[in-house]
Amino acid sequence: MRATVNGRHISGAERIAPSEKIDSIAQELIARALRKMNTPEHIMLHIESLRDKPLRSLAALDVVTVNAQDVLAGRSAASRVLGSTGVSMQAVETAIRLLSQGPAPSGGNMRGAIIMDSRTGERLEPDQERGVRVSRFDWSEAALGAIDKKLAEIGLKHFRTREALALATKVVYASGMVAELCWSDEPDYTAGYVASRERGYVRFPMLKQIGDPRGGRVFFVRNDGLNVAALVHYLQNEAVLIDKVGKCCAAIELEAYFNG
Ligand code: WAQ
Ligand code: MG
Repeated sequence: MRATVNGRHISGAERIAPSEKIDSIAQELIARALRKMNTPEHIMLHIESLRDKPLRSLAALDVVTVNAQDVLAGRSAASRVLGSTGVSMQAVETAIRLLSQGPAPSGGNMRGAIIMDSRTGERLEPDQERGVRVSRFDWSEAALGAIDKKLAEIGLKHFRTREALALATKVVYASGMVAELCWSDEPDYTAGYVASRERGYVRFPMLKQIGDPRGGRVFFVRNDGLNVAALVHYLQNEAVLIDKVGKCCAAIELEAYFNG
């Protein structure tokens, strides 16, 4: 589903489900578009059969929340985690600057993500205004029940967390991917995360100030011999079903995370 006002993207979501669920999921997604503060002018619902297409199964990344009290501490801790996965400080700083300023060349948020050279900070996505939109991923029904329960046990009840966890799981298993940095564009949702295969899904409660409408995603890649077209194809078109959950750890303090 994707909804727009004045041609600007305001809401989007992706699902994979058995065909008998199409009716109810279509209703859910339309209701979701209509719940937005500004009423959409267009709601697009694209439904496609995956019958003959391969479906890759993945286990969700482990989840941990690292308590950093404010934006500065949060961004600095996120930088440290990114650094530990092999992203250069030059790339980290470029990414944080872009997300905090509005990463589209026109100044606003992008619909999709930036693809960034993890060494130089160079942008590699073919369309910088739009970015790359990850699609065709979802939880299996059983894994969805299990992850909702596990996340609720550590106090995480917002649908954004489980959706971002699914997206990040698909993203980090792309070939050539090093890590992802994300924070929301919802003005009142300040949490963000760094995801990587080694460290899992590391959340930070405050990667931006409350009220800030800017957000986005940066996918850091190893750019030697990278086939950008193949990467974009995986992210946009190849179907991934997350059918296993990982560990979900209670929030821990900054020092404990880095020293433990
Ligand atoms: N593919 C690529 N980029 C996307 C996609 C997608 N499917 N959906 C959103 N984006 C980009 C786009 O630039 C948005 O402006 C930006 O990400 C933020 O999207 O509690 O809610 O939907 O652990 O606002 C992270 C923390 C929440 C969750 C992320 O993102 C938690 C979130 P939003
Ligand atoms: Mg949003």
